[in-house]
Amino acid sequence: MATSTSEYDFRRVEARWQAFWEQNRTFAAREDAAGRARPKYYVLDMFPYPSGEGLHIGHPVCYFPTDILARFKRAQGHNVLHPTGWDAFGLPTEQYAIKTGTHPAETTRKNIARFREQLRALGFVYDREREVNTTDPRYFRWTQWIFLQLFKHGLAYVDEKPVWYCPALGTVLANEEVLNTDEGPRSERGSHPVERRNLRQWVLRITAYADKLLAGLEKLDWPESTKKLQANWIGRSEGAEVRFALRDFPGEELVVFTTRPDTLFGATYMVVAPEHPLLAKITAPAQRAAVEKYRAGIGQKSDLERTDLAKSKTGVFTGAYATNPVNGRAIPIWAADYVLMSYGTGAIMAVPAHDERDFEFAQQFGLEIIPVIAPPKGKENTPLPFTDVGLMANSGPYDGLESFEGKRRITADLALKNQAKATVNFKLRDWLFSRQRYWGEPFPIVWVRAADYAKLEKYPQSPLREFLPETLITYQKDGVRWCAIPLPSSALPLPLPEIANYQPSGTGESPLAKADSWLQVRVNLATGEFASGEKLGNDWVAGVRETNTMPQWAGSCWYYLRYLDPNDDRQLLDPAREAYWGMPDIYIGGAEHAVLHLLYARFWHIFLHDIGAVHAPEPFPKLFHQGMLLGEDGQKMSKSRGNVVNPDDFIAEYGADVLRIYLMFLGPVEDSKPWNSSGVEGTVRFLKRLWREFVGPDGAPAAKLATEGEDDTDTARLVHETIKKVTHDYETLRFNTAVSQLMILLNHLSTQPRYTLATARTFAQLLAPLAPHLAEELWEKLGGAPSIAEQPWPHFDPAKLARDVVKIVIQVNGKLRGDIEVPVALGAADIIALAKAHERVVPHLAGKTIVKEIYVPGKILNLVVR
Ligand code: ANZ
Repeated sequence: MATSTSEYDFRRVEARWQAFWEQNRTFAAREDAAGRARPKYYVLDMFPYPSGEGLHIGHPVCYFPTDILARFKRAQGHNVLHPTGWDAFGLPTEQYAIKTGTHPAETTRKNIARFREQLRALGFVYDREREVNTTDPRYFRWTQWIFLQLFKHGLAYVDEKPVWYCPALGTVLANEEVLNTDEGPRSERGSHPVERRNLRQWVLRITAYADKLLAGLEKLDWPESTKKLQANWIGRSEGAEVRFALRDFPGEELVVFTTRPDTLFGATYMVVAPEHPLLAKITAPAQRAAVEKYRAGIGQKSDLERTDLAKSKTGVFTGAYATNPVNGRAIPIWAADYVLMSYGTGAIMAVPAHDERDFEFAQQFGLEIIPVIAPPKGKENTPLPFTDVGLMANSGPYDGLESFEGKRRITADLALKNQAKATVNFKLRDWLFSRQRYWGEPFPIVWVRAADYAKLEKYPQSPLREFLPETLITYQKDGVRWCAIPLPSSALPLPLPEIANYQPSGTGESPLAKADSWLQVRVNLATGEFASGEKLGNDWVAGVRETNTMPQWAGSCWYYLRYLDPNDDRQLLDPAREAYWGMPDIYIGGAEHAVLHLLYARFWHIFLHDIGAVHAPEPFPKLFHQGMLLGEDGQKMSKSRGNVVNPDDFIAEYGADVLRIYLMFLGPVEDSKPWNSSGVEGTVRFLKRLWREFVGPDGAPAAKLATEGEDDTDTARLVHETIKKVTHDYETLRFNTAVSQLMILLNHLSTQPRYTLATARTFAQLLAPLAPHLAEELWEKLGGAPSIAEQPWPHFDPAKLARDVVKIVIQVNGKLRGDIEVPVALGAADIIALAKAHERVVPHLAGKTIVKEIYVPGKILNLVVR
């Protein structure tokens, strides 16, 4: 809508209403009695990372649907909570600090200010007073508190393990942050090469929640595909651990995990992961060189690559043999990287006849293949490997048993001899929770020497015991054993120290390791106080702060709780607030978070529920994913392709309302769809026409709008149909069809010489969630007092929907021959007479006798002729 149109100046109008909403706090969620008397509606979108680049078009694509929903629900009488905030810890800000020396907090402040302005210009009405900022110590105090609860409950521990290290980023990455590319494993951010390194890390025991995370999925109103992704990621599998004696090492055993104990008689070789602790011991001298060489060569492959079905298998014979517990056969043991150390027991019995990877491996290395499961009737000729269940064969006393029964019996029989036990395994790994960065939440942990830790015993009342776990967390370095002491609540938040240089140390340690005066700390065992400086007295011991920081996922794990009261310094969440607002009624965001944010947040939440800190069992009962906006060329938008649409440029030229309607009209919210410039012009025309239809050149209501009387029946019917349809469309996030219905109504009204002012006002109300600025201005021009948002949502009158004509379909001998529109009141006899005279029916009756007339009132007439 260009400014050249004298009638509607979007620049002035949009700025005016943005200021109005802000000043009047029109859309703020209310905590007063009158507000609380209304039903609540909590609508959540995924809060942004305030990057230096500013908003991109993906933000409004995600946030318009929730904004529309929030405005709509409010108009329907709900007390709506629709907050936003800043997921503001993160790598780009830190990298900018490394490059320029600017403090990340400074950059964050600037970026947030810019984001706020941009969001405001798009017509978003987030409540400033509800904003959360994950980097604010008042916020991360509670992130640290949740960590301490996890720590206390034995769900946080340190482990020295091989982790993905990215030399370019100078940090460790979680499995989920590493992508498997053609050039090998790469960081998700920046696509830098990553390598395996052994480092001391904080790990969260998410696996302890595997069962709960899986069970909880069932009750969630989430896209099925996302639930499936989570379920597969958690990857529960039932099976057994079976113990194979080692032929040449009496007393030693190789334990395998199998989901198919029914195939034990078909095990023709074993495989251990190249990292398996027994490998070196069992390798025969003649094989030692080959095994060593193989082991050295696998270091850089990711788990995904190693288990990829499409990749050819590699492996090496160890020279050792195991004894099959069911029949005493000696089975050769191989080392191969398609078996992972991180799953099950790191060793398998291979059954090439019934497992694809084993089959391929056996073929490649000429190993024996013994079928032991017969396919069911009708599938007898299925080629090997036959991976389904069936009837057991070649299996001695078990022949003829169904796989399911066979698994149970073999496991039970071997269990009697202590050679097997039923087990459940999960694919889910514990969550690598530390990063070697500056710009993250510091861990509220101080390390003290074991001897000093032992002194704590003499202080049974010490505040340092508040979060002490049952099992002490320790690690060993340079001959010193260090013990983790959790900070007490009174020492929270633990802020970040000021440092001069944000560069990672390159040794895998965080820049915090260089902040000496912060790092070295004294702890008072009696009072739980912390101080720097020299030895202070008897109760004091020396400690070193933890130098890792938490990953960006931490802050976003619980932000939806903080919105209920971002200023609460007394507790994580006030139960009274939770009782009223509860969890989000809908959560809208991208599907790419399925096994990251959405899984992590569920883990924390279920844990918080277990310790009584929240009441709701799940954080996000209803989830919806918006689709992606592609470039005009149908490709993902990217700077290098030059197909990026900039929201700032767009609204400078057309205004926010055009962008809102245009984006929503592109298609269903959940679909990915390409940008289409010609659609923009169509939207501009629609809004211009609409303005001219209702507002006269003098700025008064158009002359054709009647202040008295009623609309004619056709107009009234379409108005009420539109109220019904648009209401339903908003409710079900069908914004594209809501727009088209409004277009249909406008087309009709523009052909009418006269209709009521009330109808024009109703139109403005129906439009308001989509194009709020224009709707407010229109409402005022039509004589309404601001704000349109205060008006109760229009209701449709079912009586007005009734059509006074109906369409009757005419069939001859069951074949469609024509239709007629008749007044509803017309009797059957008249209708039959009209039908017989219909020009397309007449030829089919000529020379025939009508033997039956079957009339379904208001719908269909079938004439049976001979
Ligand atoms: C014998 C067997 C016979 C197997 C058969 C399968 C089919 P899920 O369902 O994913 O849990 N396995 C066990 N540990 C492994 C590891 N560390 N690395 C690679 N593969 C491993 O898969 C369990 C199956 O995957 C196990 O059952 C084992 O192979 C293999 F006809 O044992 B099976």
